[in-house]
Amino acid sequence: MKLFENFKFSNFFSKKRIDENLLNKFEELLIESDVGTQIASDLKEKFKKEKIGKEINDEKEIFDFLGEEISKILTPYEKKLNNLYKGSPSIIVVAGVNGVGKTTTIGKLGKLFKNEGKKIVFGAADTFRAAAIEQLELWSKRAGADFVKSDLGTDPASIGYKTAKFAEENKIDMAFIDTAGRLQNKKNLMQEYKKIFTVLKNINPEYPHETILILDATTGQNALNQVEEFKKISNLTGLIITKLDSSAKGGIILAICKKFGLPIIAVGMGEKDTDLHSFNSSQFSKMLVRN
Ligand SMILES: Nc1nc2c(ncn2[C@@H]2O[C@H](COP(=O)(O)OP(=O)(O)O)[C@@H](O)[C@H]2O)c(=O)[nH]1
Ligand SMILES: [Mg+2]
Repeated sequence: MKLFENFKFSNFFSKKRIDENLLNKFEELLIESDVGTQIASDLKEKFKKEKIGKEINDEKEIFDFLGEEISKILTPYEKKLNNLYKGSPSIIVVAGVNGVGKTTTIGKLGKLFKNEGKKIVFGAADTFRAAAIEQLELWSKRAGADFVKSDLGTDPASIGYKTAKFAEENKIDMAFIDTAGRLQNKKNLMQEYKKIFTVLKNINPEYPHETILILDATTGQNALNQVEEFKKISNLTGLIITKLDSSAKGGIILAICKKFGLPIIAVGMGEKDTDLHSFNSSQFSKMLVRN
């Protein structure tokens, strides 16, 4: 993941001074990297104000400047992973469209909290594909988590119910409920999700404590539409952005924070259970602009 792929600002320096030409290139690259036009223009203006006409020694200065500014934008949206635990049981619904990494992220989260000594259960409320249930079951074994499932095609809300009840009755600390994100069938999806929330709230109005939306960084601007859709269904409490280890430019995170003001809980950097990291804006910004 890199904001600018193989780009050399030095090709644009005229006598090592920042000029309009370089500023425009800077803005163009930012837009290409999915940060959105508003942030691209803001960053360009900041850069202009502080650096125009000044000599710069090397392009590291540009990247350092950019890293610091991005970090400032993202800092208010940091949410620590530990905040997911709200006392026992903490009921957490994981939402998102197909293929973004919901099941994988639940596996990673389960492992992480298990390592901290928490008792975990996974609920397989993606009941539409046998493979989806098996995939979560495999992750539950790896993580040492309990597992709640039903037959294929069972009402997802009933799994939500069973999982929350299981958590209450077995002194579970954290329950993660996996869901099916078939956005192709929007109306059904909305009804399914709504029913899961209704059923959980009937058990306890505080359930679910968290509803995490998973976004795949490689989908770029489309991630914005996904947040829009899911916000209509539920009260999202945070985001996890996956696949930042890939060719994704990662700038989409800035666009999402700016537009929706939702906190980012963690980032997925690979397929293994150790590849989930707390979102640290300063570290993340450095990684994003590293050259
Ligand atoms: N490279 C990479 N792949 C990921 C990451 N998270 C998930 N995946 C992969 O994305 C694919 C879909 O993940 P899955 O958890 O099944 O998505 P779901 O449909 O939302 O449950 C799988 O092949 C995962 O291994 C990540 O952070 N990085
Ligand atoms: Mg899944």
